[in-house]
Amino acid sequence: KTVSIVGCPFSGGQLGVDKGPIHLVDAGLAQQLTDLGWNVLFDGHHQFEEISTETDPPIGKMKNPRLVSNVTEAVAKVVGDHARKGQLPLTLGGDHSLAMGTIAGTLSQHPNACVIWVDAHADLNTPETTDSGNIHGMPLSFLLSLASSADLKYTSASEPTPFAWLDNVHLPPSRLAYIGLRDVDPGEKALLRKHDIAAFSMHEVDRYGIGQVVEMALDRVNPARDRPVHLSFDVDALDPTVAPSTGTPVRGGLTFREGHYICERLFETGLIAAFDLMEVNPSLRDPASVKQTVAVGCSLVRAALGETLL
Ligand code: DIR
Ligand code: MN
Ligand code: MN
Ligand code: MN
Repeated sequence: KTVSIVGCPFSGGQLGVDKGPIHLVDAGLAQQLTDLGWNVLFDGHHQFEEISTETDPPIGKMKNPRLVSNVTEAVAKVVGDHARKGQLPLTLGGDHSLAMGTIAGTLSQHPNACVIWVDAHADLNTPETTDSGNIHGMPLSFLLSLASSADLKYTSASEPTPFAWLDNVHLPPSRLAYIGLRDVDPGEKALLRKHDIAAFSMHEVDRYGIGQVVEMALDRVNPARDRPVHLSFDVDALDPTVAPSTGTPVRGGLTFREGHYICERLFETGLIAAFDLMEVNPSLRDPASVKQTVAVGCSLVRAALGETLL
């Protein structure tokens, strides 16, 4: 069993979150996974082309569209290549726009995969519904084909429309389940309802407990437990007291154990095909908070890769 670490120090979809993967690797994550019995591949962090904001002005409300499109397209290729070789792609972000790339990469190799998205936010805004214009709030609208490059109403003779590469990638809404939601925009709530997406907010976690919620999520997107699972974990799903160093913390989140339980249980199913750990942002907080958040990030990854309590 081989895990390929894809370090993505990228913040085009949300400012300032680019040092996360560097801290996670510097904390010894690769060795920790080796100690769990994995063959670990890591050949340095992904190098991104630079596109300055002057040459990448907003399209509509979308900020840095060319940069995010190019970077996520490259990440899709890298993740897809690892998956093709039978390796488990472990992507460290960086902002959650990167999931456009990671999930596209997973689908290229596992067209029947489902996605468990653990987050305080739904990241389902379209270029029309977004308030912030930050693309980390939009990856799923493109992946579910609720938005496409045509919505950018952009024409250039010399370059393709950003995100045109994503237009033929499609995750059916019936194969997405959320856990941990508690800060969902009105436009996103309407889309969740319209497409009947499996969404387990903190209310459901309180009501049923995390054990039940994970099974209910799997029952919706993976009833026969035969589909590969792409687990995309935004560290802001955890309560800010547990993971303070993240760009958009929201109180009332998952406890340390609830977050780890999701990872442990999905590992137990043997179905994890790819894992993303996103939005660790060391630039925002005091050193103790950064250290705590990085340590929690590493332990979530270990839990998803087989670390057990006994
Ligand atoms: C908000 C916040 N829904 C947006 N999203 C965040 O900007 O679209 N996602 N923080 O992680
Ligand atoms: Mn997110
Ligand atoms: Mn989030
Ligand atoms: Mn985010």
